Amino acid sequence: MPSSRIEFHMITIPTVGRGGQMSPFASRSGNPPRGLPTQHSVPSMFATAAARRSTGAAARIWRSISTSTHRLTPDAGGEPARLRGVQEFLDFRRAHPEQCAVVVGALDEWPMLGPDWGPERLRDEHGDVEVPLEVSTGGADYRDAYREDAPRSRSRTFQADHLVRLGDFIDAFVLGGRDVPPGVNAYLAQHDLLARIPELSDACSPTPPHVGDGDDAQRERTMRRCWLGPRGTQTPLHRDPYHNVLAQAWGTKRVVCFPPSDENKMYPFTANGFLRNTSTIEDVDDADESKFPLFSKAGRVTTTLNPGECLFMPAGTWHEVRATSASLSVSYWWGRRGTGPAGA
Ligand SMILES: O=C(O)CCC(=O)C(=O)O
Repeated sequence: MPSSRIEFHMITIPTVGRGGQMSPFASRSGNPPRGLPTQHSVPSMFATAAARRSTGAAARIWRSISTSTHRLTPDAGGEPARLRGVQEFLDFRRAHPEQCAVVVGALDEWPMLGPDWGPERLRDEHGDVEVPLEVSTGGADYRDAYREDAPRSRSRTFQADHLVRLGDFIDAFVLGGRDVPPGVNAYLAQHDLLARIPELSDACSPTPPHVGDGDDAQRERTMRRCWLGPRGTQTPLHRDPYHNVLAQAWGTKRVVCFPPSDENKMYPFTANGFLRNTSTIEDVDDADESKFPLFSKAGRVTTTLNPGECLFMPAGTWHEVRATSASLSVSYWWGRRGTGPAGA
């Protein structure tokens, strides 16, 4: 076997949140933890250390995947407003309490966007940090781990908290420098990576001034979570209880949003408590009109978030996120519905 190839064999992953407890990586935000303990066998791409290598080829691959995107949407709806500056943002919030907006210019000082930073540096300098991945096959997402209404499928598996070296994950998935079996994806999702790697936190500073609605104390209390993965990672249609600035550092993501007041058109899971904030609609681009008749009447906006841009989403916004290239984003969550400027 060539040394650049990853050994691929099936292993049984130890349960996450051992002893039936919630995973330590379960969200404290009110999101469902992205994945329940499962005993399924999932593929391990990380079984050998032999392939841990730094290569110029990997850097070239990164440059090509981080700039290439693919078309995703047949029915994009409108586009969110584009805003610059905190005052413009606060005025917009007061006037349109339910609407999303793209904020530009807020990350201009981030070293992370400059030439000194990239996945290779993260791999080379912090590759030994152990991180919990979501590993999926067949397009599965965290709903597959929770829902009780669907038969388990061998081709569609989801495993949360698959612990690996950050460097191996970056090599295999983010840089794409190793062969990964078709249909397998991995996502470092909703993880407080900035708290674990202070140098990364410095590189993602300062916090965008819009976070916390311009209030310093709110900004101090903000929760930060990182999302690092290859093209094709996705977060299904769901809502969060907090206001959110999703800051895009590397790569691009398509985000489709619906306002909080369209809750009755989102068809969330009802039986399963963990999934009450998550829609049963599999694909926002291809929702079955006979099963979800109100969905097409919801006020959709779609944007592709580019490096250096932030997407503001008021608490309760329904959103689906797909990475259209390898990507690193940071979410900032604060407040609750009705706690923004003028009660927005
Ligand atoms: O980037 C993603 O995959 C999901 C982001 C998200 O859902 C959030 O920030 O609330």
